[in-house]
Amino acid sequence: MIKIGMVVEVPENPKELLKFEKKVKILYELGYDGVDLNIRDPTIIDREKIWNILSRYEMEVGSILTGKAFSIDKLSLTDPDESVRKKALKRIKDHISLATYFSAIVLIGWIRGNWQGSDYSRKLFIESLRECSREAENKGVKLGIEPINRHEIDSINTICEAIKLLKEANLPNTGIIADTYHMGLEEEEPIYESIIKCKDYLLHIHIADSDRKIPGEGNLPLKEFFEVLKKIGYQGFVSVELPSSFDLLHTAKKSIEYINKCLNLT
Ligand code: LER
Ligand code: MN
Repeated sequence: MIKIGMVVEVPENPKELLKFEKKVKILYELGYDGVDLNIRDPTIIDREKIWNILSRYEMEVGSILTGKAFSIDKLSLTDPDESVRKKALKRIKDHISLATYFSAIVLIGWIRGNWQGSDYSRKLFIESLRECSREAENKGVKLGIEPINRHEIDSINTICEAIKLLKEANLPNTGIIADTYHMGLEEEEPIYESIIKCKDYLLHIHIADSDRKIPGEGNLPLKEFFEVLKKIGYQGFVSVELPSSFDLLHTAKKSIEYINKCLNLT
């Protein structure tokens, strides 16, 4: 069964937990199965309180987003400065510990850093990823490489690049998180064709329409995309990822209505 989720920010300030709970309640009432948690530093958040809130509404966790460690703290798994790289490795290991708690997949996206076409950076990434994968494997967690469009990061922009790297690195507990927004910008063929290419690696999906619009409000062929997901027997989460400035109730309602229509559930 395909599960429907939505990316939400996890507050670092305990005073904002009530707001977080309100969001989870809205998603639960709209019929969502779970959330993807966007977390800068997992050692700062109150994991028990977050867990209590999620279990109160029977919400699963699909993936844990780690990009804020790069965008805010400037940590990268390929930083030439070894001390920064070590901090990035420690941060991902902290995310892996948290993922054990929530049975979630850890997203490897912006944390890859910018490589400027350097083979050395790519080599550093494979080394770092191998270390993270070992830790993840020991803890029973999966890692998902998310191809991201070139305007956000210059490393692994396409599904093919992710597959190539995974084949080369041969890491059994690491796969791909596909994001339809990035795919729409980077893939040469329609997104419903590129998703077939990575079906053996596919762990998780982020969904947004073109320009990160609400699914159904842009020009990506999402209906065909869902048809293909059904055809290939995809069983994981499809989590809506939209700008956090958008109104949650409106966007969450519109998104799930559209997705249910695509899945022929309504
Ligand atoms: C960023 O554009 C994104 O798609 C996130 O899932 C990961 O950082
Ligand atoms: Mn994404």
